[in-house]
This record gives sequence, C-alpha cells and structure tokens, in this order.
Amino acid sequence: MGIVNVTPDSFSDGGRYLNHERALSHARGMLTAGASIVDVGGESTRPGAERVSLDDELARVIPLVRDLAADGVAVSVDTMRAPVARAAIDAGAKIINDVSGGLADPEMLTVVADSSADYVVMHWREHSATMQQGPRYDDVVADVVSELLAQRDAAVEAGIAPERVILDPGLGFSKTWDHNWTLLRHLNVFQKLGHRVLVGASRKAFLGELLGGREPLGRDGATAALSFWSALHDVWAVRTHDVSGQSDAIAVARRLAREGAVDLSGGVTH
Ligand code: PMM
Repeated sequence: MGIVNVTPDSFSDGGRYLNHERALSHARGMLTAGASIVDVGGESTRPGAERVSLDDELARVIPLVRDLAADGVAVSVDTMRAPVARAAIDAGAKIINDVSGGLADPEMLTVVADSSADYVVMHWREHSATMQQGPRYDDVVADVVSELLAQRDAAVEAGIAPERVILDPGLGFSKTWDHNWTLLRHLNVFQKLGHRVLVGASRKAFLGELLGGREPLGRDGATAALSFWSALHDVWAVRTHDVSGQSDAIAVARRLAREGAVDLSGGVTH
C-alpha cells in the first residue's frame, strides 16, 4: 500500500504532493514499483498535529481519488471523517483507512456499513495533538488487542461484515518507541485475530531513534527490514512511502517462506 499524503505537514512527505499532477504521477510511480493499493490522505496524523478543516480535507483528497479510481486503481482513503469517507466512496475508493477505527466520528461506521468498501480499523485512543503524552498500558499487547477488538466489534455491530474489516496495531499512535517494538515482536498475535492485518511502520520516529536520530528519508532500509518481518507473519499489507524497497523485501520473504523457513500462519518457526 503506497502512501500519498496530500498535506503540507506530514512528517516525511509533507508539502510534496499538494499539487494534483504531482500527486497523480507519484501514485502512478508507486503502482509501477509494485504497489497494489494507493492510500490517499489529506490530514496529517503526525504527533502534535492540529486538525485540518473538513473543506480542506475534501478538496485535497477527492479529486485525486476520482482520477485514480477512474484509471482502475484500488484506492484507500486515510480519513477519520464520515463526510470524507462518503465522498471518497462516491468517487470510487474501495477502502476507508480510519486511523481512529471508528472512534473519532460517530457517523463513520454507518457510512462504511452502507457501502461495500473495506474498512481499516486501527488501534487508536485519542487525537494526534495529545496522543504521545505518556501513553500507558498494563500489558501493551493484551491491551492493544482488547481495545482493537472492541473497535472491531463496534464496526461489525454497525453492519460492516467481518470479512471487510482489516486490523492495524497503530504503530506510533499512543505508543512509546518500546511499545512499537513489543507490538512488532508479537505480530503473530494480531495475525491470529481472524482478519487481514495492515502494518504502518514506514519511516516512523522509532526507526529514527534506533538509527541514531536519522531523518525520515534515511529510514527506508529499516522500514524494509520491518516489511520483511511483516511478510514473514503473512500480513495482508504494509503501508509505505518507499514502494520499490518494500516490494523487494516482501518478495524475498515470500521466496524464503516457500523454502519452509517460516510458518506464515504462526510466525517464525525458529
Ligand atoms: N500511520 C500514519 C497515517 N495513517 N494508517 C494506518 N492504517 N496505519 C498507520 O500506521 C498509519 C496510517 C502516519 O504516517 P504518515 O504521516 O507517514 O502517513
């Protein structure tokens, strides 16, 4: 899943794709490089980010969704807002990627339920402005799983069929760097929840910290290592800025899996 952030302020590609033609050609380049899905977002969720207005988000996202969908591209839309989701579905989006997993907008679940779109339910506690102010868990894996399943249950109760739900542990959202690593270590727990799993580690700050303060554009190698790890756990998709490096990492993991080096349903065998 290749990312196009149509925002001035996303942490790694902010400001680069506000121009429509530039965003379109970036999306097409990612498809050529091996992406199966393009994830379009109009609101930055980096830690500390303030919210964008509904009108600005619609204006950033919908024209791009319409043009990509018209070309037959599988488009996902990264939004927490029901009116954006509705307009995106009308414009041809096939997936709504809601980082709040239904918690930010009370209308979201109904809008998705009334469509045939797939729905990414990401583990989420609060908006970006405050989410990194000392997140606490008794047991991060157990707590994230139980909170995520509560979000999943609400989606299913609202009428979204379970097979349309994709789960995401939400790396970097109300998580310390250590929390992210623990969740990644236990990716097999998420894989066993009975849904497709999406992982979004691309260029995130915990990788910068691991690499001695490396800037976002220098984190693609570390991201590829995590795409490899994710692929060993047979996740459905990784959400990434650098599609070609991640496709290669996934190809290697899949080839090794065919040799029996890994058990794709249950994680690494040794
Ligand atoms: N991370 C970001 C934005 N959207 N969506 C999902 N499903 N999972 C994520 O981990 C995720 C996301 C933040 O990264 P960005 O600013 O580079 O888009």
